[in-house]
Amino acid sequence: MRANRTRISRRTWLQSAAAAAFSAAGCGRRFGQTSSSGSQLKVFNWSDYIDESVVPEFQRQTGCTVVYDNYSSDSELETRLATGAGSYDVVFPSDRAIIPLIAKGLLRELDRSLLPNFRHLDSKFLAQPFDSTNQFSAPYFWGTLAVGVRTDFVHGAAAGLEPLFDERNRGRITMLDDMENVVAVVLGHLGYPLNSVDPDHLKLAKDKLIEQKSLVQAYTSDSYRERLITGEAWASLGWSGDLLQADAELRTIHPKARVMVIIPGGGTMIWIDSMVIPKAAQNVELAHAFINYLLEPSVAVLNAKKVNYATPNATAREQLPAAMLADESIYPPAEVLARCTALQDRGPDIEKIEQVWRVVRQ
Ligand code: SPD
Repeated sequence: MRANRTRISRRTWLQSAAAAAFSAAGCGRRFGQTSSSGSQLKVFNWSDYIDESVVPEFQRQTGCTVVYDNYSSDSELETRLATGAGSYDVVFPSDRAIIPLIAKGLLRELDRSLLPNFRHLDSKFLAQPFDSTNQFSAPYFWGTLAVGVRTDFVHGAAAGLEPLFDERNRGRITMLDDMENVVAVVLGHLGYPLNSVDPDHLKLAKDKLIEQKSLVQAYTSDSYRERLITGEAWASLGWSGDLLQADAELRTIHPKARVMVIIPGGGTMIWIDSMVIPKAAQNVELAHAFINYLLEPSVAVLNAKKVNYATPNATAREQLPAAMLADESIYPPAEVLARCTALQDRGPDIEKIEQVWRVVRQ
C-alpha cells in the first residue's frame, strides 16, 4: 500500500547539480535573480498540503530548483524561523502563529506588484485581524479542527469529541500534539468558550485530558492520517482535510471502510493558513513567483482537489466540482461556522495553557 502512494510529505526535492546550474540561468532571466542569490527556492509547508504535481511543474516552468520540506505544527515553524534554522523563502503559518512572527520582525512585506493573482482571493479571507492589510500574508487554505472515526471499528453516533473519550476505543485514539488547539477544543466540548483562560474552565479541561490519557495511543500531529488508514487508530483529533484525505485513501484500499469526519456541532477551531515570506529569505523574487503560482486558479484547484481543505481563492472555487463545494466537512454550513472560533493570542495567559499541557503530557 505505502509503496504505491505518491505523497508530498516529509519529502525533499533537490535536483542534480547540473540541473541546478542550468536553472540558475533560467531564474536569472525570468525572476531577475543574481548569481549570488542562487536559483534555489526553499519552501517549508505543512505535510500533505499540496498536489504532488505542483512543485515539479513550477520547477519545469521556471527552471529553478525547489527544496521542499514539511512540518506538522505552528510551533515547529516558529522555532525554525526564530532560530534562523533553514532560511526558508516561503512558509505557511496559521492565523494565530502569524501574530508573533510579525511582532518579532520575522516576516517580509509582500510586494503586491509581483502577485497579480492576489486578485483571485475572496475578500472574506483578507484583512483578517492577524494581518489587517495583508501586508505580509496571502491566504492559502482554511479549515477546521475535527474528529475522524473509522466507521468499521467505532460504534455509536457522535456529533463531536465523544469517540475520543470512549472507553471502547481504548488504545485506538490519537490526539493532536498541539497544546493550544487541544485545550481549546476540549473546553468547547465541555461547553466553555474555546479561548477561555478562566482557571475553573481550564481545571476541568485538564481533568478531562488526564482522565483520557490512558485511552490515547499517541499525541501526534503528523501520523494520525496514516494510522487511520491502516486501522491502527480508530478515532483521531485532526485537521479536517487530513482526515478527509485519510477517508479518500482508505476507500481506494477497502471500498467498504470509511473515515467519517465529524465537525463538532457545538463549535470547533477554525483557521486560515497563509503564505508568507520570512525576513531571512534568500530568494525573494522567486518566493513571490511561487506564491503567485499557488494563487493561479488552475493550481489552486489542483491543490484544493488533492488536499480537501477549503480554498479562499474565489476564482478557483467556481471551478471546483459541485460535490466538493456541498461537502459540509470541507465547507461547513453557516450555522456551524457561527459556532467556530479562531485561536486567539492569549498573551501572558498562555502560561495557564502551558501548565495544563505540561501536566497532561508528563
Ligand atoms: N496537513 C495540513 C494541515 C494544515 C493544518 N493547518 C492548521 C493550522 C491550525 N493552527
